[in-house]
Amino acid sequence: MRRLTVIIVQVVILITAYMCMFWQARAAENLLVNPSFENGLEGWRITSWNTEPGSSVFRHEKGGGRTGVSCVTVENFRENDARLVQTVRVVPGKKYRLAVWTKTQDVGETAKGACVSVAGYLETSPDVKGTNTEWTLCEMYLVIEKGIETVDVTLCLGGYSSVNTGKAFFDDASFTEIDEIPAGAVVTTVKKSETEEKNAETPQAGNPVRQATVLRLSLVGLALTAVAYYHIRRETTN
Ligand SMILES: [Ca+2]
Repeated sequence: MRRLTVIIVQVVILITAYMCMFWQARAAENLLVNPSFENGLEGWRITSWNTEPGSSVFRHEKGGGRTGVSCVTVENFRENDARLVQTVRVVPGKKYRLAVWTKTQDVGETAKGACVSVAGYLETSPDVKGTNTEWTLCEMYLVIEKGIETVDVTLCLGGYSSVNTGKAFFDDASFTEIDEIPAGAVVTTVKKSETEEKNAETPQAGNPVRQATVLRLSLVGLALTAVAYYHIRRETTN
């Protein structure tokens, strides 16, 4: 009986340790695809306010990356709001940090420079202008309200009603779930508009990430229970 108690305690400790490790890893996980641009522009879309040919050029640069080999550059030859965009799945009620490292070259000082933001929202991280040869961190925070399942995060040169010229380098973008937002940080609350709320007729589908997590934890719990049951049976039959 004493040995049985030891086995049960060991199983409980194993399950608890696994769950703690899983949730810690999940919290620190970068949710972006190809955040260091080592695979070209895979996972990213490009968009710009002025679509006239030659207004902006997006380049995958092999060499000169902050980490790895590559980075990406956005160059506005005419005043423009040019962006790299990636759609990311989010969980309502959670908080996130959006960040990227940037360098700039001849970016105009009077309009929005290089920064990060969420498509459709005016707030941006503090921006970088002029010529900066050192990699500089741009970051902001998001609060996700009910009914929001995805957000379009953007790496920008220029902003809404604030078009700019010059060149921005981007590398090491990140989008991570966090517990607390630091005091004084730029925060965007992502929510449905009143029109979207009224038009929402069907319930939102469950978040696939959360469903996969629950399934994975259930399978681990089931496996550990089976191991415990096997040991208990062996103990009681001996
Ligand atoms: Ca890189």
